[in-house]
Amino acid sequence: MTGHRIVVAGAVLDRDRLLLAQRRYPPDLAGLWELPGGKVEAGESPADALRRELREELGVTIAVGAALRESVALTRDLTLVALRARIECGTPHPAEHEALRWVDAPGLRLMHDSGRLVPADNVWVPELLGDLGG
Ligand code: DCM
Repeated sequence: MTGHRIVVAGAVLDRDRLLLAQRRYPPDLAGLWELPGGKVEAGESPADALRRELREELGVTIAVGAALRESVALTRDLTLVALRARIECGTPHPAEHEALRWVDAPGLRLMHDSGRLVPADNVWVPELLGDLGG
C-alpha cells in the first residue's frame, strides 16, 4: 500500500439537484465537469479531506453523508471515491474551477450522454440519478 492515495469527490446534493464543477486542468480534463474534491492527505479521513477541499475550492462548509457504491482505480496508486454531502454554510463559488452548475436528473443525464463529465465520474451517474429522483 506504500504510496497509495485516495482522491475523494463530493456528491453535493440539494433536494433534487447535484453540484457539478468544470475543471481547468489538466488539458485532457479541462472543460469537463466533475464532482469536486481532491487528494486525501496523510492523517486525514476521506470525510476530513472532502470538508477541507470544498472549503478551499468552493468556500462552503459541508456535512458529509454516505459513500457512493462505486470506487474507481484512476492509476495503480490512486483510487477515486465519492461521498454524499450537503452544504451547511455558504454559497458555492468557483475558486479553482472554471464554473459551477446545479443539475437535476435530466440535466445530469444530458451531461453524461453528451460526454461532458470527467470520464471516471460516469460510473456514479446511475446511483446519482436515483438520488435525484430520476
Ligand atoms: N478526479 C476525477 N474525478 C473527480 C475528481 C478528481 O477523475 N471527481 C481525478 C482527476 C485527477 C485526480 O483525480 O486525475 C486528482 O484530482 P485533482 O487534480 O482535482 O486533485
